[in-house]
Amino acid sequence: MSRLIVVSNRVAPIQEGKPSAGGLAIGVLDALKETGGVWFGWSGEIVGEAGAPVVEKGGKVTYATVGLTRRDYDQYYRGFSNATLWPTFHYRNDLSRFDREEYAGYMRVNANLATKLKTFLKPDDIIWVHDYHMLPFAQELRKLGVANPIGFFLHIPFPVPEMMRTVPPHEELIAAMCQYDVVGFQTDADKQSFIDYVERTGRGHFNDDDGMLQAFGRMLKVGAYPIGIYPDAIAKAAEQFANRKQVKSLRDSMRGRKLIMSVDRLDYSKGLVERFQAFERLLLNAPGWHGRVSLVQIAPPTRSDVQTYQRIRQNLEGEAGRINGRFAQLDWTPIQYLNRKYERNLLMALFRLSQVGYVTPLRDGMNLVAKEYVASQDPADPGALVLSQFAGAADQLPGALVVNPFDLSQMSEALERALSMPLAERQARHADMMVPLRENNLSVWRDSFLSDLRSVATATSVTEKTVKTVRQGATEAKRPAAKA
Ligand code: ADQ
Repeated sequence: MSRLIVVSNRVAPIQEGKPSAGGLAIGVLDALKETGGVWFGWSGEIVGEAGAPVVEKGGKVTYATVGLTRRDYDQYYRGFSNATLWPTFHYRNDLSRFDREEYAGYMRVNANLATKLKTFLKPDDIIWVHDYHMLPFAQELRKLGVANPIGFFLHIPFPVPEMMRTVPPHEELIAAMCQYDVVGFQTDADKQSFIDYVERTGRGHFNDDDGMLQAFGRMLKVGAYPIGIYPDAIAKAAEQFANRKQVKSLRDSMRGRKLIMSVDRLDYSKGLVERFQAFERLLLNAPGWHGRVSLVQIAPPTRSDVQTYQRIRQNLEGEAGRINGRFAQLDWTPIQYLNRKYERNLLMALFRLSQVGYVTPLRDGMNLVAKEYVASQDPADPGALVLSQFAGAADQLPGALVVNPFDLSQMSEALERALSMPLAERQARHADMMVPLRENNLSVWRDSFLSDLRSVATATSVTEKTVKTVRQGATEAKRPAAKA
């Protein structure tokens, strides 16, 4: 079988017993560990001068990493990726800025990384590129003559065309994305937004029957591949870690109180302020819960050198302090806000200990925490999940109490309902959610994406000529472009 080359902004080997990295790293590493292959990307180091990739072997996985110069980091990572694309793709274009030089840096780093990867490539390698940092990566590889199958998976949401058009080089970016052979999204809605952009601007046509998009002179597969977890492994870990010191001490400190758990990277897309305020509303409207419930929010800072992330941190600390000041009693702190990472298995045990999982992002590609929360529960006495309708996971977790995170009253009512939910209802909802979690686990995500990449690549190379001819016809019959 052909070798798998995974490319992502950050290569982050996860060591047993260490705090875990983000969702992308977990998904990618679990996938690579099974098939074996190469993981290529940024080492996380800032270097004086970018050199050749450093290659290390860890079991079946080879890690090939490169450093970024300060300028590359500022323009490509801190700039265009995280101050333009991330906010806009999460529908926060009010927080987004555009700087031409940062965009040029983004394109330059993609080109440099492509040149470095090329030295590793063998003709029958399959290349799987991840996330918004690398939208133009295939285009750069194609410029270097790389004809291997290249797939792309977007871990975050893809915005509706009107929002996409607020990113000034939107058309260049979409044209670059069409250089992949497969473009995958977390949900049908994200997939549809991408297709809508291409069709409404008259740049191509999507065929629903075979999932193929003909655009910018290319034929590519466009699909939804919701990322999953390994629910049974998580359930086992949660059980095994139940007697860890930290879990026991949290259990003791609860002294019979109910526990609402939230775990996120500290990010404005996760809706943390709204979440705290909805909890405050519960305490305000239902004083019977005073002293009987606590919210534990674990949120380690990320991207702390991006300005908006500094502001959200201050804002959140202010809100937690204000709410605690308003309601706390000598022996009860309503919100415990912990600013650090924890070992993944320990988190799963904390989820199992709690009565409510409170996962309310304003926008999220999938949200693995929601899935992990459900998988960690004891089926005999499971907690209930309060979940935002704007997380991709909402499509897949039918037993959750789905809320609009902009509606604080609805969220506080859902919290109350979750806290008071009878055992039989909790069991039934948990069982309902475990079915899709098992059916669409992480291997299904990986295998369905890679199988589409393999088959589309074969088909495309055979029909390349035909596509070009068809494309000429399509251009002639092109629909008028939508008004921007
Ligand atoms: P993230 O935005 O990082 O991922 P998420 O899917 O929730 O969001 O993944 C976070 C992962 O990190 C989870 O596995 C969680 O257990 C872990 N984690 C979070 N906080 C932690 C902490 N304090 N300590 C240790 N571990 C912690 C992006 C997209 C998501 C998409 C994933 C995967 O934004 O929408 O689901 O990629 O595709």
